[in-house]
Amino acid sequence: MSKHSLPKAAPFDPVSAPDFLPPSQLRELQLARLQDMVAHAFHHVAPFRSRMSERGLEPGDIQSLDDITRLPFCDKADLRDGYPFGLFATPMSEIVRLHASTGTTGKPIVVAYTRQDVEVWTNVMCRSLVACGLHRGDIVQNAYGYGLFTGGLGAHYGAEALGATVIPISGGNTQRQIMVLKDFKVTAICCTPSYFLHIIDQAAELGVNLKDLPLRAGVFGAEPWTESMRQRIQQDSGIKAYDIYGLSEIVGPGVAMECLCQAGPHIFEDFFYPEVIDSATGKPCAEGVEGELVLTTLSKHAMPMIRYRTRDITALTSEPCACGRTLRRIKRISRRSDDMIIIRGVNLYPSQIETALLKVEGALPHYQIVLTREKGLDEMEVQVEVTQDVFSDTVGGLEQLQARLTKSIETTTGLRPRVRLVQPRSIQRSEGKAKRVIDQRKM
Ligand code: DLL
Repeated sequence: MSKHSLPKAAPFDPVSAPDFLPPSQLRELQLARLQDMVAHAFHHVAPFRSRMSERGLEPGDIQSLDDITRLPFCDKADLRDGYPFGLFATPMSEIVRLHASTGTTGKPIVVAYTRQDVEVWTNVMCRSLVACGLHRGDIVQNAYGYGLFTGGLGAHYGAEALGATVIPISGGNTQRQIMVLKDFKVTAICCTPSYFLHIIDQAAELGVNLKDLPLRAGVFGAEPWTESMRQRIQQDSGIKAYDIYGLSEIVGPGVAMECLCQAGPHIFEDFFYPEVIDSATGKPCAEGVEGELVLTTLSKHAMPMIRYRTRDITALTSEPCACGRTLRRIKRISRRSDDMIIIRGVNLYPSQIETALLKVEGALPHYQIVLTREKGLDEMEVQVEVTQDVFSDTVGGLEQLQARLTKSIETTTGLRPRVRLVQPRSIQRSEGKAKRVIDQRKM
């Protein structure tokens, strides 16, 4: 049996039953949970209550799912203003866990879980792993960071609940990661896609061919990555790469997860109610139209989030999926509205550069965008690693590649960058989320 063929009889899995609910039943469940959640937040979170009252709203006004649009939005600024515990809806004696997300500036945001919230999180993480074909008997190397970041413990609890064997290795020490992958006969790995690329490179250097190992699946998320990156990872490692989405404010990883069809993450809608809105007007987008994802927790007790503006850009689809799940799917999130760089008035997202680079043979998926300002004008340099063979090529060969990359970026973005080819492994690697942009214009 190849490592990608499905087990003959999939084990009976009651945990994933809500993934297959008829839509009408799912909507009923969502409405009942939404009503409870709004009442809970109204009675226990002062800033939410005052915003509802300003609009003349009371919890009883939520009579249908469409009424959600009458409720106020919230965003990261509310969490910052409430730092550290201002948005908690239960006394500390009921809170069993705190996590925090560092963000790039200022204070972190703090999130809280009751015992029941941890159970819900474990449930959605377990369903996430089932969705991509993992089961009891799998050996899961969990290379997401353990600590205040939600990745490590989120994946850990989910994998244990599944009955898989978890290796809580956390991020970093890549040589040891590769030794463990090989010696412990690991079948699935959880980490950021950029960190897995680093593992692929290091394994090659150590003479370990990942394709020869039992490793068959990667549960990759926590940062934007493109379809071309998925293809690269799959080609170079022989595994299947699945996209997992989540954010600390809502629960952590496990808000949405891809199934074996790899056709965009399914949202665990029984616990998280999704909307996609036009960022500028706040009005709902039609199905399939890209906009900002807004999420409402339908069961979070310690810290309910009602209409949380994620800044993540995606589109929602209710088109049936071949896996039979009735949960709606989101288009993979390749950008955030606040990741947008403006260069000479042109709007650009790092993922557009990634797509353009990976179209060109000889370029490696390791890159960094450096922005500077010279004589008042914005300059963009894209540093991209190339294979050792290419790097040792003739000057002419290098210049040709540089020209192809410049053209590809120009065609995709409308901007002509300076492309600098750099040696393999010269761009700093991250054990967690990759840093793609260095903006020196503000300094
Ligand atoms: O990154 C939770 C997580 C851990 C998700 C492990 C998946 C796997 P935060 O640190 O709060 O939480 O960052 C959340 O990361 O709003 C997105 O912008 C981005 N993000 C998360 N997953 C994906 C993904 C965790 N699959 C922020 N694709 C989110 C694109 C993602 N972006």
